[in-house]
Amino acid sequence: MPVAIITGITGQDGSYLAENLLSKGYQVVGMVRRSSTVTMERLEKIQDDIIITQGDLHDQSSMVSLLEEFKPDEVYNLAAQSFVPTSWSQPLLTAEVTALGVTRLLEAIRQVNSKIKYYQASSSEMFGKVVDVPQQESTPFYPRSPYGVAKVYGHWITVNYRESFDIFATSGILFNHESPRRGLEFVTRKISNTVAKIKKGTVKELRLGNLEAQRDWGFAGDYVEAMWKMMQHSVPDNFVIGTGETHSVREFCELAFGYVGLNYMDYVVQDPRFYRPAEVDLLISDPTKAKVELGWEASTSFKNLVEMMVESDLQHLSK
Ligand code: NAP
Ligand code: G4F
Repeated sequence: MPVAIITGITGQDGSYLAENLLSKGYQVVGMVRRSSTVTMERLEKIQDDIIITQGDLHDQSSMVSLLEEFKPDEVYNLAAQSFVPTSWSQPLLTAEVTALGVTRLLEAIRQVNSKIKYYQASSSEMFGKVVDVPQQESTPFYPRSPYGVAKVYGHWITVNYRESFDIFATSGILFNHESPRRGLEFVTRKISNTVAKIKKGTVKELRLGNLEAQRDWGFAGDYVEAMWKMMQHSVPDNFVIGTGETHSVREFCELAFGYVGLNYMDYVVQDPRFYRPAEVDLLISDPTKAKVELGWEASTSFKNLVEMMVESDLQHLSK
């Protein structure tokens, strides 16, 4: 039975990846940071099938112990301070976790067993103020937030450990991916959740920032399969993962409100509080390499994604 360690298992992607790997016959070990409140909501259904153990990307010794104890074949590093606005209010914490945390984990692998395969959760935020449209593996980075800068560091240190120490260290450059399990602060879930509340009559408006920002939005459940495929590839590499389509926040609102028979213009209020000091205006992937080399393609349409999220929030509120 192959063993996989997932950091960030309590997050959106961690929960989908854990389910995916369990279905493939892996023993799944999740590293969670110590907290006074339990944050296992997304793992409720599989809690008895996985091993949860404490560790923190701030603390290298915790990761060394984890690798020594569980002897994983694969490590998926999904843990991060992942919310872009927080990276301006907590830039040093973001750098510690999202950037230096990657080196700590790679160092732990180098020390314990350099044969362990490593997956780094890199991000399309690295393309930032894009210099090419669409963005592919060779597109230069121009990050626009402390988060984006930290992810660029994480990406390059992954490449560096691959080239310096011959570690199977792969970087998945994933474009935005969403789901009913998305955190409530991200724009898609903020919209789907508020649309459901407006429909139920408990909330009257939806306050948003920049409605013109465009993103390449896919479904997280599809994207964790790409992570696994990258780890089974013959060589470690960098892969762009996305749908190849882009849509604006405004379009997301239009579809989400439309799904419950409402017009978004009657409810959406633009609020300067949600504008960013520097914006990423347009992201759109060219996922050709993933299709050709991994045989991976996104299979959930934008419309289906929006409807899945609103429907899930409606059902959640009904309960
Ligand atoms: P998420 O829902 O915000 O989950 C982040 C995870 O990291 C949580 O489990 C969190 O634990 C954990 N974490 C945070 N700080 C930690 C620390 N110091 N030590 C250990 N664990 C820590 O993020 P996601 O959307 O699933 O994304 C997964 C990864 O992919 C992240 O690295 C993100 O930056 C990257 N990414 C995401 C997207 C996307 O569109 N979702 C796109 C590209 C890249 P708690 O539960 O304790 O907070
Ligand atoms: O949903 P968002 O907060 O996601 P963002 O900034 O694109 O980052 C996400 O995707 C990255 C991949 O590219 C990941 F690496 C990262 O970890 C995270 O998962 O914002 C999307 C867009 C932005 O342009 C933002 O300005 O929506 C715009 N927006 C407009 N109003 C808003 C709001 N975003 C949020 N969070 N809240 C608003 O009220």
